[in-house]
Amino acid sequence: EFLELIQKNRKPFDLLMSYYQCAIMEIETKFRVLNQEYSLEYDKNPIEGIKTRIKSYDSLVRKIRRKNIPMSLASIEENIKDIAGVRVICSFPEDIYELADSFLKQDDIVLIEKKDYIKNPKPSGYRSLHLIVQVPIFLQKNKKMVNVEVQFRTIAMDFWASLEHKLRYKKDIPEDQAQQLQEELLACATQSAQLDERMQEIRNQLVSKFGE
Ligand code: 0O2
Repeated sequence: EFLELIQKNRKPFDLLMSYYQCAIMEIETKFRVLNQEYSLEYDKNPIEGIKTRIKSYDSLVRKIRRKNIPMSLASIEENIKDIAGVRVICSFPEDIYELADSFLKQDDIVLIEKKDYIKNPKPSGYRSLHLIVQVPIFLQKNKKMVNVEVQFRTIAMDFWASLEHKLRYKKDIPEDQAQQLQEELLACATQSAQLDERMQEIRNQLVSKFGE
């Protein structure tokens, strides 16, 4: 059904995807600019890396089904807000909130939704700060507001999420062992969050003794 939709609307679909790509470029640039400013003003680089992605067809189709979204380009655009994704990997947990604040203060960014899985981790142990924002992209004749999901993680949060994601796609695991695996992964998430806290604490002490 999805393939049919794309085949019938090849051009508008490609155009929509190119808008998401443009929105990703806008957001990525904003973070590069912020990082540059931090590095010149405070001699620190809160951003360790930026990853971007357009949601894969498979993942898009799964979400359309899961949320029972009508099969039209308009409803996909309206209901699926994470087609464009930017992941910002930060050094320390506090950098996440500082960066998110500076980003949200920019007057062309509209906050649509905020999910703080750092303060409220998922049952799996997943931690990250998710923002859905709208960013304008300027076209020949008009301005278009485009949804982008920004995920902020520390290196430790990203390390856990990447490996857990890989392990989750491993073949059929029997129910009882799946349970055990989940518990083990949850324990790893807790441990890695403790490590984040300790590193943050070390930095705070250094800053209080020797300044930024
Ligand atoms: P991809 O890259 O899209 O294929 P909602 O839209 O709010 O109704 P949704 O989309 O489930 O619901 O939102 P959620 O859970 O806030 O965010 C989903 C994304 O967060 C995932 O994208 C992952 O990137 C990440 N994520 C959430 N929970 C976990 C977890 O337990 N482990 C890992 N590794 N990542 C997680 P997709 O859609 O899976 O990926």
